Amino acid sequence: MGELILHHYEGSPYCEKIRVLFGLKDLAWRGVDIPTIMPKPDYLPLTGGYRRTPSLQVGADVYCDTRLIAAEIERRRPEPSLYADSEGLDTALSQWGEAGMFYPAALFYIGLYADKFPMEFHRDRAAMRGGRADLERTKAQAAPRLAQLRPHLAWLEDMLGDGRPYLLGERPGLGDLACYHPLWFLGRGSKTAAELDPYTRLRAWLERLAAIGHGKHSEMTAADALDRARDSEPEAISDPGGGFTPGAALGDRVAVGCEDRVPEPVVGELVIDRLNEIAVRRSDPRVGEVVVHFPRLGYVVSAV
Ligand SMILES: N[C@@H](CCC(=O)N[C@@H](CS)C(=O)NCC(=O)O)C(=O)O
Repeated sequence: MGELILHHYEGSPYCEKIRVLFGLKDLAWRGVDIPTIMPKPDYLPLTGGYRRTPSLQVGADVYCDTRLIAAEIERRRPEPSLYADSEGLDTALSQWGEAGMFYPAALFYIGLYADKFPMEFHRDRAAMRGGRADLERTKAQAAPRLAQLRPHLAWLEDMLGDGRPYLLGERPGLGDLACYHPLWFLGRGSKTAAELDPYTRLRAWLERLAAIGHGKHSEMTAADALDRARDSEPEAISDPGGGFTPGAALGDRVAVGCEDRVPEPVVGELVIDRLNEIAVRRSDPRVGEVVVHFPRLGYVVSAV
């Protein structure tokens, strides 16, 4: 297996999901610490414009979005399985957890501690959503977002009600990791962590997940990671798929953009078009030819 390089930063919940996945699979990996806000001059040459965090680099292949990163790690290291139950059930649980809890938890935390974040951070996140920073509005979000989060906390407590250690039974899986990381983020502040106090089973479950750890990890510089991409060839594609993207065929020049915020499209030649994966080949003077991969869900492909 090629060296796994996670472009991440410490305080990112989605990165924590993948770091614990490395722990679950007892994997060795390298980390590159990337900026939390734009500009990201040593990151975008690799991704072609995707600015979100994290991405996983393996040589000259770059996997964007934790939904695909998790599937790719599972493909490369199937044991122990990432799925505590079936792939379908774990994935459905993880979709629910992230869709239901990530924004309420993040906006509760950021609203409550708004004055502790630099104004550049607020401007960056507002721009990412296509708006303008408004500190008072950000602060006013804390209470309603907490109200939206609470039903999810109660449901998680209920899921653990029969004393099972993990959401789908005896083993931790993708569903656990996706529900864990937004709440891990709350644990970083005493006032936000206090919201979890009434849920005793939930807290014990969070502790079990935290105890999994992060596998074996060492950092590397962004420059070394870019050199690694430049000195590698993208992996051969044995099964490119085809026919899954309306309006685009393998070999077409396309733009792949996020659908839930400013799209920041990544442009290249469509080289993978599978049920759950899209990839484009592109090149950049700093890294040469790379293939950038995305999950199907959450991304839109348009012809260029
Ligand atoms: N669906 C994406 C969401 C990733 C995401 O929103 N990450 C946050 C950090 S936790 C982010 O990108 N924030 C802006 C940034 O880091 O530039 C995934 O699963 O990877």
